[in-house]
Amino acid sequence: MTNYKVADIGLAEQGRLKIEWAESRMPVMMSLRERYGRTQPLKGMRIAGCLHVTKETAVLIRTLAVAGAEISWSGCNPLSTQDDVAAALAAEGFPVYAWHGQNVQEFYWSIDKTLEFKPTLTLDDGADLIFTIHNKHPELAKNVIGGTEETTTGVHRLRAMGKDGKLLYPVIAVNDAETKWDFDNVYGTGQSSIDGIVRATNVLLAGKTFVVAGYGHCGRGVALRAKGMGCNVIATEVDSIQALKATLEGVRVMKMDEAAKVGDIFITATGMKDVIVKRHFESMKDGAIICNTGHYDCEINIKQLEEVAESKRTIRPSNEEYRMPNGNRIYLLAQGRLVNLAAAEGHPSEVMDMSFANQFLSMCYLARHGQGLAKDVHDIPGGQDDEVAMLKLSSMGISIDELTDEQLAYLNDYSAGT
Ligand code: 9W1
Repeated sequence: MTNYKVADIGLAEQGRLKIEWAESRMPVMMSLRERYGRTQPLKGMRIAGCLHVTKETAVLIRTLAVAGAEISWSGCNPLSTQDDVAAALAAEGFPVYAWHGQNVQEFYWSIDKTLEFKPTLTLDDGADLIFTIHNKHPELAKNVIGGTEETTTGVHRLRAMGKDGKLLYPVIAVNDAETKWDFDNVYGTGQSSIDGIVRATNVLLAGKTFVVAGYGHCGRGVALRAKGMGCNVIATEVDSIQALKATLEGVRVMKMDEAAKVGDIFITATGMKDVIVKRHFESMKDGAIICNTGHYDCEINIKQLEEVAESKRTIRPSNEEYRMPNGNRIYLLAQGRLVNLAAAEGHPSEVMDMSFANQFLSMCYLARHGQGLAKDVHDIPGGQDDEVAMLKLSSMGISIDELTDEQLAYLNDYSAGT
């Protein structure tokens, strides 16, 4: 009898190599493993996790286990599971229920399997595990000391639940750690989106006019990187303050109606629908490349593109050519889905290092202090952000100054006036 279900256990060796590679890029996780391997803060804990089964997540799983926890895991998205990584984890003895391309029943079956050992802690990305416990197995909640949530959407829904008094145990909003969301959005999305564009097209970025729709954290991250690759970057915005920020950061701002005529490459990062529509497609230059890195695939109106185009063909993976009535060609990447996930590999390990250090430390905090926490959504423990940032800096050999006692006193002195 096996305590796992993966696509192909034969992929384990390949998966092990991927995990080792990630470990070599995740120094914060490795230092936590060394420190907490000795003190065993998670001894006696049973952690059910529901989070993308990737090489980085495998590093988190191994670290939780080294700190003393028993683990049971499923993926939080039917398409994000790396089958070789799942196989490697299963071969190491971890109960993993995840394979690429699960259907809805298989997805929830996998979550149910991870709950069989009656977890004492839950670790979520999108809150499906917490929701399954609350809606389907509420009797399990009495064993659960607490949980964590990785994403903005999950945290949002859990806060609503907490506000209505519906949460059966405390949850820490890992997403809201500064060393998580800011680094994910700016540097993770920034690099991986450029990576997706390059993999799908292999175009030269230098000298291109690069249009970023939305100058939020993600848009800004992509703009920063595009600039670094030698693009002329244009941003479009609906928010005056974001537009001003872009302008003062050396990014030209204009309406999409204008940008559409001059852009070589377009990427949407707004979270809003219908950012690029028919009239924009019609005014684009021949050869324009368009893609999206926002969460939903409604930012580019693909239905209108399909309607207006005379023909369509696949040029190479994640790259479709649409022929416009005027003869111009438009290249849509990854069918308008997140180009950084569909055409690349998501956030690099170095970024996940910090997100998952926050997950790990939050798990340790819950194991120790969870019993005393209110059944609501909590911020990460005080000092944790700083600890993660300091560990990351130290892994890079970077030291920073410390305020002296005199300087601290100066900071708090209101008697001195000017
Ligand atoms: N998370 N390890 C696709 C990733 C899907 C995905 C998704 C990440 C990581 C945004 C988490 C095809 C990894 C994940 C590789 C991959 C995410 C959705 C990670 C970036 C977020 C909806 N959200 N993330 N690495 N798929 O990079 O765990 O390659």
